[in-house]
Amino acid sequence: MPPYGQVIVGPPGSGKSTYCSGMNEFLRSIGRHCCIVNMDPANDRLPYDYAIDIRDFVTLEEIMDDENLRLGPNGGLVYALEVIESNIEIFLSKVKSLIDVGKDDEGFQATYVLFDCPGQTELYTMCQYYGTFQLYILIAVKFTDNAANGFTSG
Ligand SMILES: Nc1nc2c(ncn2[C@@H]2O[C@H](COP(=O)(O)OP(=O)(O)O)[C@@H](O)[C@H]2O)c(=O)[nH]1
Ligand SMILES: [Mg+2]
Repeated sequence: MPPYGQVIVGPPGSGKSTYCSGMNEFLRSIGRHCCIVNMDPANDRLPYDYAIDIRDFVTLEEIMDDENLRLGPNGGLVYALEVIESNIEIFLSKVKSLIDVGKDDEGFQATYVLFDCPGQTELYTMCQYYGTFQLYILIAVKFTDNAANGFTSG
C-alpha cells in the first residue's frame, strides 16, 4: 500500500482540527497506522495527540511578543511560515520518519498522515510562502518513497 495523506484546509473555525481528530480515530479503528501533523503556528489547543507540531519550530505568540518585530496576528502568521520554510529540511525529515514508521517488513502499510493547516484566507490568496510550503509537503510525501509506491492527490 502506498503512503496516503490529507492536507486539510478551510476557513478558521470551519472544523479542520475536529475533522483531523475524528478521521484519526476512524482510521485507527479500521487498523490503519495514522497520525496528525499540526501545521498551524497559532493552534495552541489541539483536540488530538499530534505526531509533529509546527509549534516546536515557532509559535505565533513568541513572534507577537517580540518587540523588535512588532507584528500583529496576521503579519505574525506570515512571519512564522517564513521561519518554518527556512527550517523545511528538518520538517521534511520528520515527515519522512513518520511515513517510515508505519511500514511493515515488506515496505507496505505506510503511515496515513493528516496535515491540519492554518485557516487564514490571506495565507492562501496573498502569501507566496504558504503555497510553496504546501507544495513542499506534497513533494515530501511523493518522494519519500520509491516510484512504485507513488502518491495520489485528490
Ligand atoms: N456543530 C458543529 N460544530 C463543529 C463541527 N466541527 C467542529 N465544530 C466546532 O467548531 C469549533 C471550531 O472547530 P475547529 O475544529 O477548532 O476548527 P478549525 O479552526 O477549522 O480547526 C469547535 O468548537 C468545534 O467543536 C461540526 O461538524 N458541527
Ligand atoms: Mg484548528
